[in-house]
Amino acid sequence: MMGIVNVTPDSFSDGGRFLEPQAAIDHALRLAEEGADLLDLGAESTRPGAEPVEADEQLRRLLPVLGPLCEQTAVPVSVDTSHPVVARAAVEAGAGVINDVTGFQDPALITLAAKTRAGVVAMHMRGTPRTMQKDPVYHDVVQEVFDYLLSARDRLLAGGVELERIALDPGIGFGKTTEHNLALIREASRFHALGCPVVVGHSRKGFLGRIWGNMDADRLPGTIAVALALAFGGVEVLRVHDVAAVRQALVLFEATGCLGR
Ligand code: HH2
Repeated sequence: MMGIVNVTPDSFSDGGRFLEPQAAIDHALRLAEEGADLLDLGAESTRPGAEPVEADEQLRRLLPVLGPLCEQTAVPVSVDTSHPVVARAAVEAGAGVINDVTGFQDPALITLAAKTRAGVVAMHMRGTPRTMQKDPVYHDVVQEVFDYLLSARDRLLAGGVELERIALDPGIGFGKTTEHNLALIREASRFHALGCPVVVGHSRKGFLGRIWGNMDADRLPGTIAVALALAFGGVEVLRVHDVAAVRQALVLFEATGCLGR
């Protein structure tokens, strides 16, 4: 499980809660105690409609958290950024993984990952956060996302990032309707043909509220239901806000013996 730590004023679910460095560090340490295998630190909201955040501002938010956090936990930290300058400083401060929602389109980010030997998560997104939810259309969403991730993987390999260091993510909610998200969740195991671990970040996202018919309802039950479906499909990494609750659900689901039947 990848635990989410958003050091932002405006993330869609927890914006403003962990903007103070000590609040972010405490939250990250709590997620580590709850069983997170990776702590994903982000300083730029990529919710639908969000504007980009300059590298300087991302670093101003991230650096006071990263160094102290890496000193206080053995759990590896990833940095959720598309900006090579931010990624470089984060890796120098102790991050071991670069999580890029733009799928490593920027060759400078690939060079950096190759040079630093950081792990990478390459995610699929259609468009940019500002525009991505304006009527996304696919002919075959699973195949198109597969082809995109295949080309991201091949660009990373060609740039010197070994296969063992690459994970791929279909990008739930990034330029997708509810139906697109459900198709990707249902068929997540198809991405295993790419030869890399699959990461999925569905936690608390809007489609859960839309399916339930109440955007204001607690999205944890829906997050758990989808986490179990993804585990059943063999997805290796779940990016979640609620580590303790999802972990309990996964442990109990596994105990039933239904997993992998
Ligand atoms: N989703 C978000 C951000 N980063 N990274 C990966 N690999 N996969 C995802 O699905 C993903 C991601 C958006 O969620 P969140 O960080 O909770 O919100 P915000 O972007 O508003 O900070």
